[in-house]
Amino acid sequence: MSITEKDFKWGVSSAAYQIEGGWNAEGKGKSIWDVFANTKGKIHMSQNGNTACDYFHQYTHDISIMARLKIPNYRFSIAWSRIIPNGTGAVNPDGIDFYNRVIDFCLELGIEPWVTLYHWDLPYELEKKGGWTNREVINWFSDYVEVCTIYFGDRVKRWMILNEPMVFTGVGYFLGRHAPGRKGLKSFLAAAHHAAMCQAEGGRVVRSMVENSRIGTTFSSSYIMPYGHSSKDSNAAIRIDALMNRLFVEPLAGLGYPVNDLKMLQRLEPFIKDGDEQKLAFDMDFIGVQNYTREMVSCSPLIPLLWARIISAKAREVETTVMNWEVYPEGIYEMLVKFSKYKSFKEIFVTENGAAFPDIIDNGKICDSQRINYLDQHIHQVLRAKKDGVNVNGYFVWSFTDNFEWAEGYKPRFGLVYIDYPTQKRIIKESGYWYSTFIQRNP
Ligand code: GCO
Repeated sequence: MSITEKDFKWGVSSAAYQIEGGWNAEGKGKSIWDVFANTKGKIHMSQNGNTACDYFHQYTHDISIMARLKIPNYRFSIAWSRIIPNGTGAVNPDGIDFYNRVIDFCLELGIEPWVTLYHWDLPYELEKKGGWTNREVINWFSDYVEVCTIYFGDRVKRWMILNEPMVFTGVGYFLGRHAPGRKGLKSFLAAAHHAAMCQAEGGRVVRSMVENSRIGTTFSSSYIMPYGHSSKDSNAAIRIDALMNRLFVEPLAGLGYPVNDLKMLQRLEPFIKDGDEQKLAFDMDFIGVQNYTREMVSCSPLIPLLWARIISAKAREVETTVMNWEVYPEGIYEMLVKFSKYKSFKEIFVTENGAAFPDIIDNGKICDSQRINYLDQHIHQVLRAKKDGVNVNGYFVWSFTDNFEWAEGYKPRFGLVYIDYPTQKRIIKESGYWYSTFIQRNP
């Protein structure tokens, strides 16, 4: 299906902690992920991101492969503690220099840099002061964003403020399965409100500092459906959708928190100060929708506050990826239609979509046909949404190379490019060549 409108942005995505390594190189401070991933029992097979894909030293090689594949847009994140090692205060010139070199090399090869300001790696010194549960994080984050705009804003025009606030607050501050490993409703609600404040405040800082900027922020967005046909299951799905898909986008859109559909959110009250309602809103130029799968939900009195539980893909015996996520391409269509209804945002980009499947090297090649099928089916659904009137203007594959998949370590491989971690050798998978050809046929 050819793209009727020109200027559709095809790209790939990555994140600092998942690829860079160089965890303490050239003045970089510790992040919460440096600490969490080196804490026994937290990560699959006690793996960590200390070296990861060694991108800190091999970025020119990887970006050169991107250029060879004619991928024109590259989304990557900046590690806050590489720029400001303690989170506030002194700027690390070597950290600034690293990202200047990355940005300049992208531009030299004709690749547009899309920068995510926060992809989960909070400076550890700030966590020691409460991290996202401390309202001071709004000031800490605003100062960090301003530093990034001062040094990079002359060349970086595409900015994303946060990556998936639902995930880093929910899994990191409620479930305890991601950094910093905190648990409980109070820490989650405090972190969630302060993150919601930061996504808007960060947008205001970039807009005030960078001329001709296009500012967005990203949201995890699983398509939520009721498992059964009962009204109880339908209402349970509404509650889970309010938590997983609406909690951050609606205050940003000036609609406030979705308290009517999830009463538990009334407990945000103690963290909300006078004037916050207005400060939560910001007219982003775009939003990044990040979809991988769908979830099916049934009512469950055993789960307090939510009265709902997810029926796993495995229990439903459907096709899944290595992450045990159902392969459900229609889900990305549904989420694009859903997010397109928030009229305060001018356009949408799919800033993450991809799949982890087992990759087998056969005679030096990786014929990852499952991943090609997954990408082809999902891109088809994205273009279907565009054809049906959704103002979606780009698609970024997660991820360019295999990388550190958080608590799952290096087991899940999402890349278009295979990484042999012991040797750090790169092998372009067939999906990488497929994507390159697809982009060139659909400019
Ligand atoms: C996320 C993060 C990525 C993940 C990817 C696969 O969406 O959770 O942005 O860092 O690695 O989505 O889970």
